[in-house]
Amino acid sequence: IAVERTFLAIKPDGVQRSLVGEIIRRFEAKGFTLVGMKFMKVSRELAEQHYGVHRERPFFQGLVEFITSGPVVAMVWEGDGVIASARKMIGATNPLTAEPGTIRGDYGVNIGRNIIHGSDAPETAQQEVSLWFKEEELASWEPSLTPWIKE
Ligand code: DAT
Ligand code: MG
Repeated sequence: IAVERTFLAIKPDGVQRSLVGEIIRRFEAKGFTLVGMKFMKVSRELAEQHYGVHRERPFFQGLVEFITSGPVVAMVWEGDGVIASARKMIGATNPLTAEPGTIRGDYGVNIGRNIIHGSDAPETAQQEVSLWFKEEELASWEPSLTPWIKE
């Protein structure tokens, strides 16, 4: 059975603010499985492809500038229901209205500096995982804790 996967990226503000460990800790502690991760500068081409759906929006240029402005942590996480669950853990797009307890709600105040990206649906998750990672960069593994995380 194919396990669900999602693409998450800690944005340049999350890296600059030393939130990398805290963010990874949350997904690890929840019980999801890390299957791919790289620390990287994002090219303009990759940024424009990743945010292609927003191409016509007024904030698009600023968004591309921001995401290419410093290194990010690109990750693939695996687990039952991980796509929707990670979105809940991330919180609403605007950190000012994101619920406390979510990553954006706990650490952000501005929509243009919202710390982390997460795929929003199965189709976009698949597209984003393959846009950011080659298959050989992903490592499937069976954590020994699995029987303690799900029955
Ligand atoms: P999300 O990241 O929650 O999926 P989105 O896909 O609607 O949000 O937008 C992508 C990113 O674009 C978002 O994380 C931050 C930026 N953005 C969205 N709406 C914005 C706005 N009104 N002003 C500035 N930046 C915005
Ligand atoms: Mg989105």
